Parts: sequence; structure tokens; C-alpha cells
Amino acid sequence: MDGARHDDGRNNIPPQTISTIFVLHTNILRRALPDIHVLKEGILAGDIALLSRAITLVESTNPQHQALAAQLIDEILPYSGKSLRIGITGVPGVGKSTFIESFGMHLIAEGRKLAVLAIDPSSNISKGSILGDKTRMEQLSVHPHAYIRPSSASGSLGGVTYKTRETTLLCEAAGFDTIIVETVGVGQSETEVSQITDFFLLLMLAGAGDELQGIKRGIMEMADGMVITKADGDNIHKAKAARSEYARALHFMPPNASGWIPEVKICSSYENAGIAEVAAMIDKFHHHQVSNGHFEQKRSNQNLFAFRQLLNEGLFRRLLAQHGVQDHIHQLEARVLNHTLSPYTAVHQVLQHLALG
Ligand SMILES: Nc1nc2c(ncn2[C@@H]2O[C@H](COP(=O)(O)OP(=O)(O)OP(=O)(O)O)[C@@H](O)[C@H]2O)c(=O)[nH]1
Ligand SMILES: [Mg+2]
Repeated sequence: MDGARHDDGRNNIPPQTISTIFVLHTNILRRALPDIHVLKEGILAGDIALLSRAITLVESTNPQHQALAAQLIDEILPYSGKSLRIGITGVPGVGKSTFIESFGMHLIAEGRKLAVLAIDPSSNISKGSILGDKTRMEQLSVHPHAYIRPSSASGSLGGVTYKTRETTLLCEAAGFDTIIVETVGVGQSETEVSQITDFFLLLMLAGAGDELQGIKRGIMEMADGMVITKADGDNIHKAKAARSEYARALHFMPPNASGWIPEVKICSSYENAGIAEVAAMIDKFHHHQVSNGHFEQKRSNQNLFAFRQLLNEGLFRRLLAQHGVQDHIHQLEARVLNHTLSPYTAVHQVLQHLALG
């Protein structure tokens, strides 16, 4: 009897758990170098534990891990790409996390599988906001068709965005058909996020101060769509007024190369109001871009951009790592600082030192 019960228990262990235990065990034996084949098969089977492990590998700054990660990315590349990638940005407190919870649950109800990759520029300083996100995305974070993962790999080649790009590919191979990349709007990050996503959604507050609007103007040009958040209670009239104001402002922006005209929506994540309209706008954009060839074209351009950026950075790092180069640069910097050498001549001297000039 006892033996039978014991066997029953073992048979009830899900295959994912068994494969995870197997990988952990193998890793201990191999001093934590993961098996690419196991990771690949696990990802293609939709195993979340192995997907998470693969992302950790991709984010690692250890050169051995990076070589394995590059191999893994090449292996899963043919299975990736089949998702809609949505970048979501907005100032702190605009309601990004709450919106993603509501919007994400809507997408899942439509039968989609959603991965949320949160880039947190401050995550090295405080891990708190990630914890906050998990509580704000209460339903999403436990839903079997959703996967939430904060991105952190600053200091690695290509920076956080490049790692998020690779993480996107892994999530796609694991069967997620919608990827949301969330970032706090603090300047630089928006440009980077627009380089790794198909649709760039800007969340806005109604009636925010003039300085805030100033920051947003440049970013507005990149937006494929805008949403005024918190359109509920007393705020609803302000939100409607802001919608007309932004729609007018967009009207004066240079037209998008694909012919897409960005739209402005209002929503309340609390009341689930306007969420379906945002989803419909993104679907409309998707069809528009696919039918006129801009969807593929943009992705190809993004690939080329990533290649060039990584090449630049890789070459730069290699050169700087050569013996004596850093010291030489520091000496030249001191002279540039005290005006005894022009920046132009200083660069020329570095190139000569590297036998490139
Ligand atoms: N009234 C109202 N409040 C909202 C709504 N959505 C979010 N909030 C509130 O706005 C505050 C900020 O929301 P978050 O979702 O954390 O905003 P965030 O943009 O993710 O903020 P950071 O992660 O700090 O950048 C919270 O107190 C939310 O409860 C909404 O639809 N209506
Ligand atoms: Mg947030």
C-alpha cells in the first residue's frame, strides 16, 4: 500500500519540475554551466523555469555564460519573432504597472500569451519597485498565460536594452505571442525601447505641469499611440480635454514614414474603461503595418541597428582593453581639460597610438 502511494506521488510530479531538478542537478556537477540543449528544448516546450534560467544566462556578464547565451540565441532564433512587441513608457506614477495589469488581462482574455519585461533603470539602487510591480500586477503575476520579468543587465555589451531584445526572442520561442517592454520615462530609455519594439505606447497624465509636457514633446514624435491614464472620477473631464489637446499636437507632428497616424485614447485601469479601445488601436496598427510591409521592414532595420551598435561597442571595448591605452587616454584627457591639447588632436594621438591613424 505504502509503496503504491509513494509511486503515485512520484507519477504526479509535473514533467517541468523533473526537468528543472535534472538541470539543477547537472549544473551542480558541471559547476553551474548550463546545458544549451536542455535549455533550448525546455524553452520550446514552454517550460517557464528553464526560460527564466536562460534569461539569467543571457543577462550574465560572465564571458563563459555570454558565449553560451549567444549559442542559445542562435539556436532559438528560427523559433522566435512571431509576436507583437509593445513598448510602454511614461513618467513615474503615470500608471504603467496598473495599466499593464488591466491591459494584460484583457489580452489574455482574447486568448493571447503575454510576457512583460520591465526595464527599471533604478533597479541597481532599489529592488523595491519590482516588488511593487508584482503587487500591482496581482492577477497577471499568477496567471499561467503571463510571465513577468524585470530586466537588469546594465554594464553588459549593448546595455539593458540589448539584453531585453534577447530576452524577447527567448520569450517568443517559449510561445509568448505578445511582449510588453515597460520602462520608466526618463529620457534615453524611450529611444532604446522604440528600437526593440513594434508599437510604442506613451502613457500620459491629464493636466500635468508645463515642464512635464516639455519633456514629452520629443518623445511624442516617437509614439505610435498615446493613452491618457486615470480617466475616472473627477479626472474624466480633464482626461477628455487632454485627449483633444494631444490629438491636436500630434496633428502638427511630421507624419510617420509608414503612413500610420498615431491615435490618442483615454482609459481607466481601475475601471477597465477604454482598455479594449487601446487593444483595438494596437491591432489596427499591426494590420496596417503588416499589409504595407513596414512591419518587417522596421524589424530588419532594428536588426541592422543592433548589429552596428554592438559592433561599435565591441570594437571600442577591444581597443580600450589593449595594453597602455587607458593610461594614454587619461593623460590626453588631462591635457584636453586644461586646454593644452585640442579634442581633435587628442583623438588623432589615440588613433596613432593604436596604429589606426
Ligand atoms: N484613479 C486612478 N488611479 C490609478 C489608475 N491607475 C493607476 N493609478 C494609481 O496611480 C499610482 C501609480 O500607479 P502605477 O501603476 O504604480 O504607476 P507606474 O507608472 O507603474 O509607476 P512607477 O513604476 O513608479 O514608474 C498608484 O497609486 C495607482 O493606484 C487609474 O486608472 N485610476
Ligand atoms: Mg511601475
